[in-house]
Amino acid sequence: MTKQPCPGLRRLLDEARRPFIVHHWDADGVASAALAWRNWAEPVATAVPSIGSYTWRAVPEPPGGADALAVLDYGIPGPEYEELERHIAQPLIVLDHHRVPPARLSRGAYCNPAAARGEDWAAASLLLHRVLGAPARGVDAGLAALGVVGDLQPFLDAGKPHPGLEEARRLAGEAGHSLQELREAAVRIDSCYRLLDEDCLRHAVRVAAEEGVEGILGDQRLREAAERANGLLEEALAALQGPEEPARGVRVYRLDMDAYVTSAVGRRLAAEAPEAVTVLVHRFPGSRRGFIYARSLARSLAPVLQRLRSRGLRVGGKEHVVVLEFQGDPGPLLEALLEELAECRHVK
Ligand SMILES: [Mn+2]
Repeated sequence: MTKQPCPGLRRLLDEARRPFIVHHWDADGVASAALAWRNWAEPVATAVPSIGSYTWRAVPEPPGGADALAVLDYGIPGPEYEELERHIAQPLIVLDHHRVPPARLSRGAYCNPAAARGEDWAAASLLLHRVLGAPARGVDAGLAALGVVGDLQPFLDAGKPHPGLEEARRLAGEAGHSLQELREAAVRIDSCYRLLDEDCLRHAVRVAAEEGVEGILGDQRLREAAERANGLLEEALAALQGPEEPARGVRVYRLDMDAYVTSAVGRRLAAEAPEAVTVLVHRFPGSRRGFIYARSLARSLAPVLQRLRSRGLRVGGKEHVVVLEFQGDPGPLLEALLEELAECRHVK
């Protein structure tokens, strides 16, 4: 068997029997929370960080009775977790596959082979499946594959090969699902966050933990959420402005809309131009805040992410995605992003 990616984790996992599980709001986060529930411990509650925000302050406080705080698939940089650890009484257990500066926790455990050793893990669900030694068949295999398909959906849709998708195909087969079925399940789960509906996400985790992908696909509430979210996405695509092309191979779109459709729209646009860098400037007119989302299927944006971070900017992302949060005028941040894209344009 392959080696355990985070050997230091075992003792803390064994000690916590009533964890509070906080997970990223996307399909990989939900699949990860469900795997933890099934193969580690029944949580005292599950929750997501404030949707769209990437900071330790967005992580909800553990409720009474929780004997650990577990944060899954939430790609904030290590130092943010060091800050979070100082603000809670329970041990903090972090499991992530985003390429960020690693954390050094004093009481808790930080499991992120991408941060620690530059390893590629296609999804947190895959990492968790391995770390927990979950069964390589049935519901657990299906959930491990679900997170991968959620995170790699743009590759799947563009017909671009990816080693993660091959692994997902194998696991999905063990669970009796096709990748297209998993894609549909991921889309339904992702509709919860697009509607900014946290109860919908709690519901999705419970259904996934109890009945896996099969349960997600058969669930009425998630089906309805997907229909409503689909309407929002169509609305967003119709309201979209652009593209402007401020540099060769960089396409900038703008959207003003009060719904969390940033990544859905960004992914759709990126799939249409797989060789380009797609940038979406999404403003929420009702708050004054918004996100600049950049995605490229052809290019690694990791160096861009690193350089923006070293400028002290609030930025998240992974290998092919960069997300900047703004308040008020997005102009200066967009400028900074375009500068770093130009600076790193020869990196494949
Ligand atoms: Mn993920």
